[in-house]
Amino acid sequence: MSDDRMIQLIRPEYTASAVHMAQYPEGDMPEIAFLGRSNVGKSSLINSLCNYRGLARVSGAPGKTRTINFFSAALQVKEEDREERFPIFLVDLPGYGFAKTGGKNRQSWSDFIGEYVTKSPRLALLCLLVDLRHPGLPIDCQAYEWLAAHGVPLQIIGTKADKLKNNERQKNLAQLNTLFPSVYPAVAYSSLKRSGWPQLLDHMVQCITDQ
Ligand SMILES: Nc1nc2c(ncn2[C@@H]2O[C@H](COP(=O)(O)OP(=O)(O)O)[C@@H](O)[C@H]2O)c(=O)[nH]1
Ligand SMILES: [Mg+2]
Repeated sequence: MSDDRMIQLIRPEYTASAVHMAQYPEGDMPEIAFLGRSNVGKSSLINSLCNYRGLARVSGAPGKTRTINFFSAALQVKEEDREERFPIFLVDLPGYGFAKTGGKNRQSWSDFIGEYVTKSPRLALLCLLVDLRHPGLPIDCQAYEWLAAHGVPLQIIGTKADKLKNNERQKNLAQLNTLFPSVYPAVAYSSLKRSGWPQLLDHMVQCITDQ
C-alpha cells in the first residue's frame, strides 16, 4: 500500500436479512463476507471497520445472529487528488460452534452458511475470523478445511488482538499463516483499539479491483 493512499468504508447501511437465496438482495455488487465462531467479534469488526457503532448488533451472549445480514457500503480510495468508490456488500454470517443442548441452536453450522458460500455469485472474499488468543481450535480448522476445499478466496483475521502482548500477537499471527494459508496474509485485528483495519481495507480493495 502506498503511503499516500487512504482507504475508508463509507455510507454503511443495513440492507436485508436472509435465510435462503431468494432473500439475498439484488444487484451486482461484490460481497465481502465475515464468518467465525459465535462471539469471535464479527459484528464488532463490521461496526469498527465502518466506524458505526450500532450497524451490526454486538452481543455479549453468543448465538444471537441467526440470519445472513447484508450491509451496503462503499470502499473509498483517495490518492493525491483522485478519489474512487467501489460499492460493496458486507455480509455478516451466523456464527458457528454454538450448541445449546436441547435447544434449537444445536446445529453448529447453519445449512444456509453452506448455501451462501457455495452459491452466492458475488462473493469476492470471505473473512474467516478466529480468536487470536486461540489459533487452531478444531472447529476453526474444520471451517477452514471446508472453505478451502470449496475454493473460497479467504482472508484470515485474528480478533481481539488487544488481549495479547505484542510478542504473543506476532507468534500467534505467524501460527495462523501456517495453519490457514490464504490469498492474503492474516491480519491481527482489534475492534476495541481499532487496529488492523488499514491492512484489512487494503486487502479488500485489492480483491475487488483484481476481479
Ligand atoms: N477486547 C475485545 N473484545 C471484543 C473485540 N471484538 C469483540 N469483542 C467482544 O466480544 C463479544 C462478542 O462480540 P460480537 O461482535 O458480538 O461477536 P459475534 O458474535 O462474532 O458477532 C462482545 O462482548 C464484544 O464486546 C475486540 O477487538 N477486543
Ligand atoms: Mg454478531
